[in-house]
Amino acid sequence: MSTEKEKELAAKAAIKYIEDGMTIGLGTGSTAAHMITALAEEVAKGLNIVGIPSSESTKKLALANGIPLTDFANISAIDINIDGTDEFDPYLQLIKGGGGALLREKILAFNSKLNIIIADCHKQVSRLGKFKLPIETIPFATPILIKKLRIMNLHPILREKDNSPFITDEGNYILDLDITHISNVAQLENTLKQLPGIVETGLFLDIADIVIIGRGDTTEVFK
Ligand code: ABF
Repeated sequence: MSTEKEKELAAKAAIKYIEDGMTIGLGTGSTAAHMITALAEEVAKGLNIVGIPSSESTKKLALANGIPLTDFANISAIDINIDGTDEFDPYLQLIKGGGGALLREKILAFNSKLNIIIADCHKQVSRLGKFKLPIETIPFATPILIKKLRIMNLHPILREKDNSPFITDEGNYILDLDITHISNVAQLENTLKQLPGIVETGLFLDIADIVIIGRGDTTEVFK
């Protein structure tokens, strides 16, 4: 079964958790896009929900699919947040941000009653770090952060797009870090968040409640 089919299977399994009247966090990436397509079909059949997008790209996709949207000015919490991931480990700890949307994704996740992660089976790892850890940084601080992160042996790479720095929805930069030698990601998260200029990291620790993956022609659920 193709990876895209596995993503679609996971996405369709996730929207079964959605009920009338809910506010839904809409994730970013290709797996989340399958979820938005499937959700749009249910909305067209009469499902009454509002979505809050985790990126400008997701906002455009949701609007194009006729999903009614809201924002944090109008709600106090998200009922279910459904998003993709770059990696998940046996403890449902995640690396996210490969799509550059980690900041708004983490804001949605933090403000959600239930976080469902959807993925193809290739995102499952025994230990985080095969995928470089994205962090979002303030442009002004990025040069000095690169120097400090190099000293910390994290090999920071400024993410680029079309030979210029990649710019996030909030106008910040992304640095991708090599954390293969890091054994305690919680300690790393605390260390990074103390560095002025680091806005957020792609470590989503103790956030995922459910992970649904597509594997072949079936799905697996981890809780
Ligand atoms: C998003 O999903 C990002 O955090 C992560 O990088 C991405 C995974 O993309 P895809 O679903 O296309 O593999 O939430």
